Amino acid sequence: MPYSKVITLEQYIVDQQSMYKDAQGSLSKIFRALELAAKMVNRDVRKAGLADVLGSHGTSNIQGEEQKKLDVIANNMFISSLARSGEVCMIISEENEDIFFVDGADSEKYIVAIDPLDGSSNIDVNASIGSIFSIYQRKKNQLSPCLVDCLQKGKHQVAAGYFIYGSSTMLVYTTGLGVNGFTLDDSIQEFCLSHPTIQIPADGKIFSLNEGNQDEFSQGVKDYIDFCKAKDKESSRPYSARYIGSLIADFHRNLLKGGIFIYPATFSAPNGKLRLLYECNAMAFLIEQAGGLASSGEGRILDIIPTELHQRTPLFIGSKNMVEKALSMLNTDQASETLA
Ligand code: P6P
Repeated sequence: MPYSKVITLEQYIVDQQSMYKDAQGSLSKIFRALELAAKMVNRDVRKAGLADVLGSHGTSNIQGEEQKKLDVIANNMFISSLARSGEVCMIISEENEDIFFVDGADSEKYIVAIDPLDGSSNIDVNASIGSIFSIYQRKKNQLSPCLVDCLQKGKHQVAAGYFIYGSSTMLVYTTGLGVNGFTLDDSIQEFCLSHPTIQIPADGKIFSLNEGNQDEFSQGVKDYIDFCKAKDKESSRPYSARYIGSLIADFHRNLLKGGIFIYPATFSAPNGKLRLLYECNAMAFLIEQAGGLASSGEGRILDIIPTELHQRTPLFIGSKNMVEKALSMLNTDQASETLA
């Protein structure tokens, strides 16, 4: 691409800003903060094998999950960068049990929910990982920043996206005007527009879920897996099974190629594993903006009313026709269970 055609993230945001009549540049300051933190995380991820950033931090997060050194480093980078933006009053993080209230920012109107480094079990084995963010505005009627501001439905997000540290480092985000992808050009350290107006194919040939949990799946999920594996030339089945164990990497591949990602409820985890506020809501906003669907199996992800910061939800997300097919088999399953 000739450099005269290069559109940097900064230029793109300024161009978009001109479309909002009351834009004061607040969102662009938050994006600059996210971009800075991601560049620093990217620097550490790229040298992980050489610097002392691999392995366990020796602590656990609120989820009871072992924290890797890079989990903690990434969390500190995103929180400090967002706090310095001057636009954010509260930060919710997978790595923090409670809300992070930004000192002296009670009058700021933005809230950011982050998973600073998703897929961290893949860090030490050089598989793609990423950072997820979700941005809300405070509710007008709250006197000072509080939990109620953070428990908003996903459909009220003003922006959401992820950074993926893979064969290249990318930012994929939406503000409700479609989904765009930017690739980091290391030579100029700028995220440059590389995937404009991303749309997920309505059909795909990839299904992504951890079949190791098969015995714990509902009958409907098992039936859908069998459907994906059945030989049917006309509908390009069997589909290919692709599962990296890193939500962002699995999501990103399916977003570009078409496919379905499923992390369902299991008997031991009836709400599934993935977190609503800083994983599923962001992915759901992106996928709907790209023409796909995101469901808990019982309803639209973006309509879920959160009750806790770290609550989980089952997730069926991806190509519209594939998600609809999976849900139709779940509903059959639920119908059969209610009949039983
Ligand atoms: P499992 C990573 O820990 C993560 O939160 C997601 O990135 C990923 O999709 C999922 O968990 C993998 O979970 O149970 O299949 O290892």
